[in-house]
Amino acid sequence: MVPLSPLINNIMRLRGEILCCIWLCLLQLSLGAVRHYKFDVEYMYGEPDCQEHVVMGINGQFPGPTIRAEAGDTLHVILTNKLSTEGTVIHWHGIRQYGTPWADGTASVSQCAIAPGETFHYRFKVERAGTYFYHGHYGMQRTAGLYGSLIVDLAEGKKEAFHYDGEFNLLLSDWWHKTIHQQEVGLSSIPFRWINEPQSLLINGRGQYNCSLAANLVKTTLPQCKFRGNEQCAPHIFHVHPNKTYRIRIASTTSLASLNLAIGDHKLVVVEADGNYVQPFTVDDIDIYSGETYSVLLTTNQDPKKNYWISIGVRGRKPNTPQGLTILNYKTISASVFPTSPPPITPQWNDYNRSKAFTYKVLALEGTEKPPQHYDRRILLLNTQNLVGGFTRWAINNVSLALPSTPYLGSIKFNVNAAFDTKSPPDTFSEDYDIYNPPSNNNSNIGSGVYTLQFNQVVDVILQNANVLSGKNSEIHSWHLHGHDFWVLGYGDGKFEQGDERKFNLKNPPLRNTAVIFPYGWTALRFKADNPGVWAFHCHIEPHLYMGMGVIFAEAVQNVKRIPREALACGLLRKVFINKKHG
Ligand SMILES: [Cu+2]
Repeated sequence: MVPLSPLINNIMRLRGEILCCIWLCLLQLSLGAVRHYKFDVEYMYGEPDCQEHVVMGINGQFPGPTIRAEAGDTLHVILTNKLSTEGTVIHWHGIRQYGTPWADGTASVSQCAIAPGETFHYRFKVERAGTYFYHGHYGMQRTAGLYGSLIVDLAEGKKEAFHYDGEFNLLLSDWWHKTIHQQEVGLSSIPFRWINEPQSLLINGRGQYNCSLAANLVKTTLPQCKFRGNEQCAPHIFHVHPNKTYRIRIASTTSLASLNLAIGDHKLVVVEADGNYVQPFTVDDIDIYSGETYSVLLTTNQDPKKNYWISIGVRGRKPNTPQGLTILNYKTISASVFPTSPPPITPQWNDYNRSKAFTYKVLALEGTEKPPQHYDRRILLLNTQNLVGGFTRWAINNVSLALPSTPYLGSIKFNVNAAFDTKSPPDTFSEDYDIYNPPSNNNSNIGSGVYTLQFNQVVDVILQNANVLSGKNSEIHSWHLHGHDFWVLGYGDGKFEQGDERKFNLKNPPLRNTAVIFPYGWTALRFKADNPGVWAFHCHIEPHLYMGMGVIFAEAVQNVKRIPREALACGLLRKVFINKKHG
C-alpha cells in the first residue's frame, strides 16, 4: 500500500481536529451550562405581613432565592430537608422535565418526599426561555411559603419577540396567620373547617396586615403604615427610569386567591403567558389565577414627578382581604414620596364577564406550534364537591384523589400493582348530570387510579364545572398540568354538549400549563402525550388539591430510563429495592 504523503496526512489530521472541535462545540451548545444551587429548606420566623409567624424558607430566605438560567442549561439543585418532622419536595412549575420525570418534584407522583435531614439532587434541563416559579408540592407546604421565582433567559444570540430596557419580577401570593397544619387538620376534620380568606396578599413575600400604605387615600379604618425601610414587611419598591420599557414577570403562587393586578395610570401590554409568547394586547389590568405566569410590558410614559401604585386585589371569591400594594418609583424623584391618587380599584369580584373577556384575549403569537387538528382520546372531567363518610372532598368523575405512599412513577415502572388502584377512573360522567344543582348523590369514592395514555396520543380534556355541595354557587378553579403545555381550545358556559367542539379555536389557541375554569362553565384543552412519565393534573388551589381535586396521567412509563433510586425508595418500593440488593 502506498503511504499517504505527509501533506495529505497533515490535512487529514487537521480535518480531524476541526471536526472534533465542531463536535465539541455542538456538544457544548446542546448541553448548555450546568447551574448549581444549594437549597436548605427550613421553617423559620418571618414577618411577611408585619406579624411574626413561622414561614417556610430556603437558605434563610423567604421567598426562596430566584433561580436564573439560560435556555438549554441544566439546573442542579441540591435540596436538603432541614425540617425536623416532615418530608418535603420542590416542583419546578412550567418546566416540562423531558427525560427526567423523576425530577418533577411532586410527592407520591414523581418521587418520595425527602425525609428530614436527607438531601436530594434535582437535575433537569430548562429547555425553553420564559417566566416560571418553583414551589413545594407536598401537603400544603406551598401555602406555608415554600416558593420562589425561576426565570429562564433566551440562549445567547437569540432575540425576544419584543423589546425592553429592563425587567423585574412580581411573585404574588396570599398569606394566612393559621399554620398549614391547622389548615390541613381543619380541612380533614368532621365538622369541616374551611381555611377562609387570606389575611394578606403578598408581593415578593411582602404585605401589610395591620396598616395600609394608602390609608390617607382610601376608605379604611387601618392606620397609615410607617416604615423605617428595613422591616421585612416594608414594600418592595420598583425603581424605573422615565420613557423606558420594562418587562414585568408576574407569577401567581397563591394558595386560594384569584388576583387582579394593575399599575396606576399605566397600560400593560401582555406578551407572554406560562412561558409562551402571546399575541400582544393592551389592558389596564390583568387577571391572574394560581399557577399562571405572565410577562407584561410597561412603558414609563407618565408624569416622572409622581410615583404610582402597583396593586393586587382578590377576584372570583367574595374578598375579605385588603389589596396588596407596592410602589412604582420614577427614579427622577424620591421613592419615599407616596402616590397622591388612590390605588387602582380592583374590579368587582363576581364580574365574571370581565374576567372572561380578559382570558379570551390570550391567544398564541404567530409562529407558535399549532395543535393537531384531531384528538385520539377525549376525557371529560366533572368536578363536584362531595361528602365521603362525612368528610368534605372534591371529586373528579366521582373519584376524590388520595395520593398513595409509593410514588406512581416507581410503582408503574416496576409493576408494583398493589401500590395504587389499578382500576382507571372513568373517562366521562353521567350525561344527565345537572350542573346547576348541588350533587343529588353526594357520596363519592376516594381513589388513586390513573389515566393511562398511549405514547404520542392526542388527548382532549374537557373540564366541566358544576354547583358546590351546599347552596347555589360554582367556584373558579385553575387547573395545572405537569410535564406538558396544552392548547386551550375554548371555554363555554353551561354544560359541554356534542357540537361544542365546533367552537374550538384550532387557529391560534394559546399554549399554557394552567387554565381557568369559570363557574358553571367548561374549558377544553388539547395536549400530546409525548413525555414519558407520570404527571399530575390538578386544581392549583392548594386546599382543593388537598381535598382530592386532581387526576393522574401515566404515559409510556416503560420508556423512562435512569431514575435515581433515591427518588423512589419508599412505600412498597423500598422493599423491592432492598430485596433486589440482597437477592
Ligand atoms: Cu379548585
